[in-house]
Amino acid sequence: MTITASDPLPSAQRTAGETPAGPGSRPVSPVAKQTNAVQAAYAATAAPVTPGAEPDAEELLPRTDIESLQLQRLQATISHAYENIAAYRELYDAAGVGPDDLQTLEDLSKFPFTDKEFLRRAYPFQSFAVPMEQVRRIHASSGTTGKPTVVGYTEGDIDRWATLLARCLRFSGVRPGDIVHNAYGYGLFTGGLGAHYGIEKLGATVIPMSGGQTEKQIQLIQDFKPRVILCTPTYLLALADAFRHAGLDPRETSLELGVLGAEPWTEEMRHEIQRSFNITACDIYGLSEIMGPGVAGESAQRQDGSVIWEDHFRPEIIDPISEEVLPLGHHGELVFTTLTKEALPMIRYRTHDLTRLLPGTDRPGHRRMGRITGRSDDMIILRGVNLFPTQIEEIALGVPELSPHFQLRLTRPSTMDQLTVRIERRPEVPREQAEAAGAELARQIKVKIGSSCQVSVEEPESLARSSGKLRRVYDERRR
Ligand code: DLL
Repeated sequence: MTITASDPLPSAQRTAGETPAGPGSRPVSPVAKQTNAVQAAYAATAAPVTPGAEPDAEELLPRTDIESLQLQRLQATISHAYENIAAYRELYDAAGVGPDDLQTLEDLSKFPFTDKEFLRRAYPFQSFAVPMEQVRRIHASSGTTGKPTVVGYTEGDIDRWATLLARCLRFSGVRPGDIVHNAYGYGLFTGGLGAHYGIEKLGATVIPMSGGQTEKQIQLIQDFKPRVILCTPTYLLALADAFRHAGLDPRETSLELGVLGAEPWTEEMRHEIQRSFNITACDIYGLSEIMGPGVAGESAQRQDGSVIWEDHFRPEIIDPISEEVLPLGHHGELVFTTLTKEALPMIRYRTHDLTRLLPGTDRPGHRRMGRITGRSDDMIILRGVNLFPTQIEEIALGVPELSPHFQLRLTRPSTMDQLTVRIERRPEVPREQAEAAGAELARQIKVKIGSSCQVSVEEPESLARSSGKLRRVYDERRR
């Protein structure tokens, strides 16, 4: 399919016979007859997708076609949000912008940002752009404080999500007919169910294991012999330990591939995981507000960062302080605009994830993202030095006597903040040798990051494991 900028726009616009939904006056016609601007734009521009082993047409589009597609879908998304969500209308009216102000992709920068707070104010369902009877599923991410962030999906949203997830899995080397052990948590978290439907869509067999019950996971991996595992990187490391604990060698399992995400992880962690299980480990990225897992996925051949599926999402990188849009290759905060979401269109959503955009490689039309170095809200400020847990991970994994299991504890014993890295020794390394390695770790942190810290070498399997996203930082300074 080739799309050009001159293709008729599916007038963001609505289908014949439909009345515009003014503020507070959502259309109430029968569900089957309702269409919205995003649905119409998608129907007019989408290339057919044949599930299976081959890349789909939009995945292979060149950059110019992707950008034409983005413009059409973006115009439809902005109109859809403006017409159907009061919060967008208020935001845009206050900023003096409206759907007509988006004539080029660059015009997007005229529109204000949205964030988690924007969604919280619309709790639970006021952020939805379609009548509730068109919403087929709800997910929610538990906020650390207060109300969860609620997200919703129409039938079309769920279908596109499954298709994109299938695209990610295929790109990472999963094939129809594979057995896939899905250890992302099922429930309100988007990981389990999001991956589940993608695995089925690809034509693979899903084992809906969910997180936790580590002994059961081991038994099922031994008995069902999956070729692929899906879970967080830290949980896969916890599984490696549990295999060894049970007297089994994790390198001897049937697993050949891991598709891992939901938390920041480093290249050093990738090597550790690949060595531990003798598998290929690929990244998968996503966030509930934008869709869930599958916003970006990584090629197994290249392992050169996750490709953002730009036929469905328009990424930007901004300076988190000045909010200025930064050029390709510059580090900053990732911002996403959805292009095909019907129930919950998100425009210029600030993710707080820090990374950079890179040019496409295997999929030249779609840009890649660098590793997420951290979230701006996870940054530790220690006596004036900014640091992220991933920086400690990178250094700690370079000290062979110490395990990849660590926690960061922040205290304020007097007036000065204190960082303690609690890290387990590897079981085969004697205590004395591990203590020396701990001193070496403290030295390297001082040299490479510029912060003095204490390293407390802990006994194997003494630190908390998680069955999903691992909590690395324990900040006890405010107590
Ligand atoms: O974690 C969705 C997901 C599930 C992604 C399974 C991948 C696999 P949330 O719970 O809303 O959604 O958390 C989203 O997790 O903003 C990042 O900070 C972080 N994150 C997700 N994937 C990655 C990754 C899911 N591959 C938040 N690398 C995001 C680094 C990640 N951080």
